[in-house]
Amino acid sequence: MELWFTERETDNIKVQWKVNKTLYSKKSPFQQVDIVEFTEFGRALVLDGIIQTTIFDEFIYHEMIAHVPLYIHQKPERVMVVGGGDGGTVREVLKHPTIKQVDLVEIDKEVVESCKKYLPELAGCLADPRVNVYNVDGFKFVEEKEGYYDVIIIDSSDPIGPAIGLFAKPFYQNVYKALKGDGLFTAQTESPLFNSQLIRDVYSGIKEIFPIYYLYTAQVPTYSIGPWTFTLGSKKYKKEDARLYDENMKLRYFNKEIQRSTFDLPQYIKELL
Ligand code: SPM
Repeated sequence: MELWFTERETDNIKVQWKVNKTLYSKKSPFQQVDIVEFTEFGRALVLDGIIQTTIFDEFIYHEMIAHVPLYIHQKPERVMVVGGGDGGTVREVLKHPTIKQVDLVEIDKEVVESCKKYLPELAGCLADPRVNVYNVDGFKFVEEKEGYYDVIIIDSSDPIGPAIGLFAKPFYQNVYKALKGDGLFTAQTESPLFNSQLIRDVYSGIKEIFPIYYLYTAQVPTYSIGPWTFTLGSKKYKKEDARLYDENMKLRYFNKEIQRSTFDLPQYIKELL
């Protein structure tokens, strides 16, 4: 019998994926954690019925959330990743030779452990000695830090359940405090077509806290119909300060052309802001 997974996009749109195999399924204290296998998109992490990442196209999202801020910073050494328990973002951060420390703050230990076992292409990097994994609340962790990080990356799930506080102004105020004087951050900020109000709210909150702020997009087929957004706030460095992409990194999505055009936005998104 065929098993179909249905993800709700809006009240009126649902997307269906045929599941080849369920590799892991467990209710953690925070959410339902599943790892399944699809035909075209391969193994995938699913949290509370929402696909977080798939082997097929994870590189697009993880490269864009990590390398855009890391190349704008002039010498990123200490990085925090909030959420991102699958390890994909940390894997990208570690590609920068200046990195000395990466603190991964993922509230749900079950996510980290299941990804280590079933998504080693992403979570294998968590064994790197520069990485510290903290299974605690990202909001509280950030609140306790001051002037410590060069770059903070908020690789959260959607603004429901455990991630809700990570889309609110008080969190971005704490992010500002946790960054060094020339620090910057990026957050995943959802779909411009289906979450326009959230994007507007997040953008205006960040604008009140950080002197420099940008929104950028990438097409991540797994997530949604249309593009996906990321919002970046910076204390000092502007997009023009970005170091040029080093082609020896051999990324699969990010390259010199993508870097040059990262912040070009279609008119409807400009108007949204
Ligand atoms: N490291 C991957 C973490 C993923 N973070 C973003 C997840 C967003 C998933 N929601 C997509 C909703 C659209 N259907």
